[in-house]
Amino acid sequence: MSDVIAALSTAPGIAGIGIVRVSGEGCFKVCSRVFRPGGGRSFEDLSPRRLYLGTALDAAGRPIDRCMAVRFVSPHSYTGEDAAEFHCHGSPVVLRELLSALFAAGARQARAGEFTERAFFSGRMDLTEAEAVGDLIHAASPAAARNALAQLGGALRRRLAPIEQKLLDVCSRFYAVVDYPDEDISDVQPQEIAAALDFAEAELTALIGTARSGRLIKSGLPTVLLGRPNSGKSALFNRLAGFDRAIVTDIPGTTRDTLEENVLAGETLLRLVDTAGLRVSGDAVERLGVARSERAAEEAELALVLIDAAAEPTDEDLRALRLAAGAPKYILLRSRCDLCEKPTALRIPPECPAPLSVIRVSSKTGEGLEDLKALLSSFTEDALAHAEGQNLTDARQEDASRRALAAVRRAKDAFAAGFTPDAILTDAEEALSALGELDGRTAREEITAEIFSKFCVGK
Ligand SMILES: Nc1nc2c(ncn2[C@@H]2O[C@H](COP(=O)(O)OP(=O)(O)OP(=O)(O)O)[C@@H](O)[C@H]2O)c(=O)[nH]1
Ligand SMILES: [Mg+2]
Repeated sequence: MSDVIAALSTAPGIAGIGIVRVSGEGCFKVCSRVFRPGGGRSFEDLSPRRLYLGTALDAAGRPIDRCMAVRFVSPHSYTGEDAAEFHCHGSPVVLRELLSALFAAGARQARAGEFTERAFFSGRMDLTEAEAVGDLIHAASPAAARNALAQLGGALRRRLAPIEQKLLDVCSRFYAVVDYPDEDISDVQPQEIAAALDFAEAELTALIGTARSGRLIKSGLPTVLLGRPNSGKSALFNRLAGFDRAIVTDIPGTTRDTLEENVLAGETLLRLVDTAGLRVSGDAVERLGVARSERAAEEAELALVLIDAAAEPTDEDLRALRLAAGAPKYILLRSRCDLCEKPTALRIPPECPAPLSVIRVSSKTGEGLEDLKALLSSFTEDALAHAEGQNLTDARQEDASRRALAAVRRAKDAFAAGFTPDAILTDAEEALSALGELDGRTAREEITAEIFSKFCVGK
């Protein structure tokens, strides 16, 4: 049995409307004390899932708002329980009074994420879907929102289900053998077991392969601007950010500390870092800045290296190029291209992999910036194209998938080596239990509590 919880579900502060949500067994009785529908009806008689105009009452029974109420009868509600919502004028005072009245009538304040937690425990959604609710609310880009919405609709759950089914098949065949040890292991149809384990291994490997793009979509791509002093990093940083974030001057060594901004380039969210220009400097502060540039380069997944199109490349340019080429991906930008007809010749050192692309850019005229944005945008478009929502989006999911894969591989090895059925069964069960943590079937309470505690109150 669940007690009645209530919370403000819209953001606190003055607004057009504010919504208070209530859920739990007996919540209609609680609501009937704080809401008087028009036409002399009682709250408990209102048709479910229809909005009714009426009067909200404070704890002393005095009218505090003309508002609308809707009730949802279990199991047809977000939480799966009896639930209701009040759509009030968005006055913090009115909303606080309404909540106080609900508390006086027997509800208690909901904890962060408690509505979604109840939806999870009542089986309305699995853990991947519940996490997607949080991801949707916190989405930092339209692509992240779309991905979370697909996950909320069960995209990841549907991808996990066949893997779990195959592992369950394997387990059930072995249960029979373990229970009746006189039977021959060949009765368990070795080809089918081998095929099921191969399938689980391949699917889990592919799933783990989505973690990087899942992270890119949800959290953004860690991207660093690299180049010698005066190559135009800060000017480009400002151009991409859309405002004058960094100081730009013609004095080499202007930027000292690293600066970070979230920047949307088409569909792709960049966690863009501007850095101190790379050069050997006698200035102690500048040397510290350069060390930070190098650290930022190591942490980045994408490096944008700027080499002045109008100047002959120097050793400092080559140093920046080498550093950028060490990142998982890099793009070569011939910067300040408005200053020359044709960029100076530049040879990529043989030890460096080729850049993803070479683009002439000017932060002054805007040349090349659309091409750059289109290329950056394509990272997310590609990641979404074949797997909207079917990706792992956080470290917890990735860790559980890796444990499941390791257990499947152990089961495969044990099977190939002709180990006893119980040894293989243990590994297959372990894989299932790791997947259970992922979708919540077997997640421990600390894990789910940790997930829901990160939600807002009222969600
Ligand atoms: N004409 C032209 N000038 C540019 C362009 N981009 C930057 N500049 C100029 O080049 C100079 C250096 O630009 P910054 O963006 O400060 O260079 P930086 O790479 O950040 O330099 P440090 O912070 O010293 O490492 C400034 O005078 C800018 O106005 C460009 O595309 N075209
Ligand atoms: Mg700078």
